[in-house]
Amino acid sequence: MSKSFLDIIDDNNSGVLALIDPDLKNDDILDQLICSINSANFSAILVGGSSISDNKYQKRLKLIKAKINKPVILFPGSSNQISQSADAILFMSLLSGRNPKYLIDEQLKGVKLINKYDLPVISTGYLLIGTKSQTSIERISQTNPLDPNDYENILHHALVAQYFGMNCIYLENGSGAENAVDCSLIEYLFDNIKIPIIVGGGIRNKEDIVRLKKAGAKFVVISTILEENPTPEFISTILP
Ligand code: 1GP
Repeated sequence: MSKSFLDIIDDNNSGVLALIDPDLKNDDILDQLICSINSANFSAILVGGSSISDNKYQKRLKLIKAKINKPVILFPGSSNQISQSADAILFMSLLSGRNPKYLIDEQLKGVKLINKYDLPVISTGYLLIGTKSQTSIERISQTNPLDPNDYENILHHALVAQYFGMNCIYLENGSGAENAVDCSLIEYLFDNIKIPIIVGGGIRNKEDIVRLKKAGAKFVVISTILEENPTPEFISTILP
């Protein structure tokens, strides 16, 4: 059997994905961030955001794709973020929510271009996990997150992804969340599902990354801490 895209990017790398939000707010740090990311051992780069405040998304993505020396994977906030300037796309359905826009409608709008560009697809069950305060993804998607203490319900959502034949689940605490997803939840899911786990949101330091990977996450996603500290010195200290 040929290796999946996720297996390929996992080879000999940290298992950490750097997420770049190609939004106006990051224009001042974008060049530095790209250089710092290039000098570290990330497995791949995710690019995307839940809201882009101007019309320069494609321009920034092209720049990122041209300068980044790792695979670039789209992490689209909507079908408008589909582009040729990438090596693959996380084709996500927000399975934790009940909003048709993010369950199926945006996907339907996107398939024509994905097909035209022949973009490799990583089919992803996206599960938003509840945190103490409301996160922007919750507000924008207009969906309720899953109760973080109801492990069985989260498992059932993960199994829906698995039984649909999806390549992975993505557990999302929301960008800038005050804490990362609990390691005990990752351990529980790891023991009970057969597809890889990606985890992101609120991961603030190397210890978080190491604990989440040890608990069974195949990939850990970081974004806010990179935006806050885009220097190569900092970034080289955060990867395991
Ligand atoms: C991507 O939401 C994460 O899934 C990024 O979260 O910005 O908190 O690192 P942070």
